[in-house]
Amino acid sequence: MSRRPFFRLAVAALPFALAACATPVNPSDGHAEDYGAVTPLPEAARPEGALLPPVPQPPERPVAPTSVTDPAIPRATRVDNFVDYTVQTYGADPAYVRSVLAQAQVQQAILTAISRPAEAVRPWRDYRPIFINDARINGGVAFYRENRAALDRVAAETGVPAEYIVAIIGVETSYGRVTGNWKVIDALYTLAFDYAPRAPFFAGELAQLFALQKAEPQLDVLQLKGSYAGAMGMGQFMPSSYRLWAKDGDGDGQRDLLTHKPDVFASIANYFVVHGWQRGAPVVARAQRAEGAADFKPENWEPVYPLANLAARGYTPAPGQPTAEGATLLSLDGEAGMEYWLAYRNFYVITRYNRSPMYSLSVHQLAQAIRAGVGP
Ligand SMILES: [Ca+2]
Repeated sequence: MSRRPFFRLAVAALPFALAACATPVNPSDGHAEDYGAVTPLPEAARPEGALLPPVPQPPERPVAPTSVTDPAIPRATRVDNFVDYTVQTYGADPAYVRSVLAQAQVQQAILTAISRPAEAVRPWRDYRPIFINDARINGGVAFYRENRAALDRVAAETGVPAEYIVAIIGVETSYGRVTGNWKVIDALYTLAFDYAPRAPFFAGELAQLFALQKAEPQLDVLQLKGSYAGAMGMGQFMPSSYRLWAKDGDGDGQRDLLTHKPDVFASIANYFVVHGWQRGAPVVARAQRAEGAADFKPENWEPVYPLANLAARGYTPAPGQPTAEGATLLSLDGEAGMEYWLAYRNFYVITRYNRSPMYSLSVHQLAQAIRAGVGP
């Protein structure tokens, strides 16, 4: 769940080639019978107001102030300012924060890792096999069977199907096998004070680690292990996500994402719920592209386009595919050529876990394969 900068698709200039023929469909009419028709729509008939509202989201997670993150301020002063910030914002004990920070170590390997140039974005045909393969699917089927009672209980309570919880764990940590061996305190300390480009985020997360420790006093912040970005447990929760959205799934009064699987399952499901998951609603539909339709590359994954709007652009659900009002369009370079997908609200929710649409589609397809393997 690290916040990698995700590639933003350029907003394609919308050509008007299709606008010349047939009767315009006003997307705000919402006539279901129009959805299947590939009826071009002049730009003028697509006012911004005709789009659907974005999915309501929780407030942005707090980031640390400039007094903590400005590289022009001496490091020791920034650390002092961090202590003040954490005490004032979260009521942490200053002596405790100081003593923990005094034991944290800057890890050069983390700075090297995070400074590596971003890889070129792989096309979908190369990305998909990383997660959609026999080993990962069979691992998910086995994991589901081993944990079926707890998973099914969380699914019934939250409406997040168990196979999606399992798929997240499969993609994030290979079903809990690779959860990270860095000390979280070292990772966040290093990135908060020695990596200026993302210091506001990581110093914010470091402060929230202390807030989390206050809420969950059983956690030993000096011993917590995670990824080099400070993400913890089977679901790779950052401290802010842990603090704000983790759940106690086994009712022992503690939220333990490091060793208690029922807590992990309940927390992943709750992360989906607070970001807008809708019980029983579809995730994606394979789309058909009409002959001559123009490319359409929305700049984000918010499902704000009425299906009539997408139909007017030449994109409709393939026969037998699920429909829901409000989608966006994914265009992916697949193994057998271009693939078009209508991405609905629940797809958007998965992108809140990781902003790559290929991540989200992988989670969806892995989930479907796991469900097929386990049976209903
Ligand atoms: Ca618990």
